[in-house]
Amino acid sequence: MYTLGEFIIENRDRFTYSTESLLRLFSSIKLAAKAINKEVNKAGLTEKIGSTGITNVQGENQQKLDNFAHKVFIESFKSRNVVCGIASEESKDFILIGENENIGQNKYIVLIDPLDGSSNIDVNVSIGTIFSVYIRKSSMQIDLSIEDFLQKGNQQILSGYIIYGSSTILVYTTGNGVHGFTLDPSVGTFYLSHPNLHFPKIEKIYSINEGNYERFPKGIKNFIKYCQEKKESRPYTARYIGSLVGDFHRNMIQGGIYIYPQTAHSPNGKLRLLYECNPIAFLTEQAGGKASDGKKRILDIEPLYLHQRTPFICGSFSMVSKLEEFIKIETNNNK
Ligand code: AHM
Ligand code: MG
Repeated sequence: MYTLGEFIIENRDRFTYSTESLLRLFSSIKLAAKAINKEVNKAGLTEKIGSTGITNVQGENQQKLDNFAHKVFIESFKSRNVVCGIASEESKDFILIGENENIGQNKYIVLIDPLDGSSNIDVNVSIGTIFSVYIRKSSMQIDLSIEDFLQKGNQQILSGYIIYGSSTILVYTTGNGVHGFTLDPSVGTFYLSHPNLHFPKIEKIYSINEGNYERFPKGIKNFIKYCQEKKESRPYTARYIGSLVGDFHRNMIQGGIYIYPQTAHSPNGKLRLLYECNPIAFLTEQAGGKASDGKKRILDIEPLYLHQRTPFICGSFSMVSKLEEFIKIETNNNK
């Protein structure tokens, strides 16, 4: 059974950039993931559950574990000396790593949601980390600028997530398929458990917070009714955890669609383009699926600011295409 490190070395010819950098990036990610996993597993016994009392840049209540995970990732990336800057869902501005001493050395930029699915932290339901890596655009001789972080998703060189669930799994892509590794907690090692993950042909599950139904656009409402219709392979099964990584991971394995649309209250939806949608969209496409904002490809959206939100639809190619058709019909009807 391959460890994550062995798998990277075995497949080194498929990664365009240096294998050593990739190993270092993963060394940081694994280190932080293990530390967070440990805290998540004993959260009820420590002081780590509940809110910090602080409202984050998203205007949302920051949980203690959100804050802990953010700090762990920053420290971990600092210690491996491979990244020059990080933007995190938990921080208003991007963070320089190493500042001047690293100028001319490190070219990797990380965008991260350190702990996604905050509403599930205190209730023992799966939560996750989502990460995304780019190459800096600016010259290595000058300080980083915001443009280094505002890159289209199609420029990602690595993305992935870690689920802290019934087991802890790390899933990633570098543009050569999607591979999953399960943590064996007894030895602290990630082993290859899910090689070449791919959306199955079967259309089975739809995942959406139907509590918001009345606020959805007509095209989304019509699609929900279509999912529930008794016809062909329908009705589909509804499954919604409220943790993007958990919902996405299940749908990728069993066949399904995840939808977080715009609503009457949130015209841009809820999810963040850079920390959540782009990394999951890269994985989706690599697994043979489709990721869209309802009209266009997520990976082609030009980011304008760090904490930008977008409606998000991802999953089995045919299901996402079908939903896009429903949205198009409504757009044309409203012209
Ligand atoms: P978070 O980053 O504050 O945790 O929010 C993101 C999460 C996603 O994981 C999940 O799919 C969605 O928010 C659930 O939102 P809602 O509770 O509105 O359905
Ligand atoms: Mg999040």
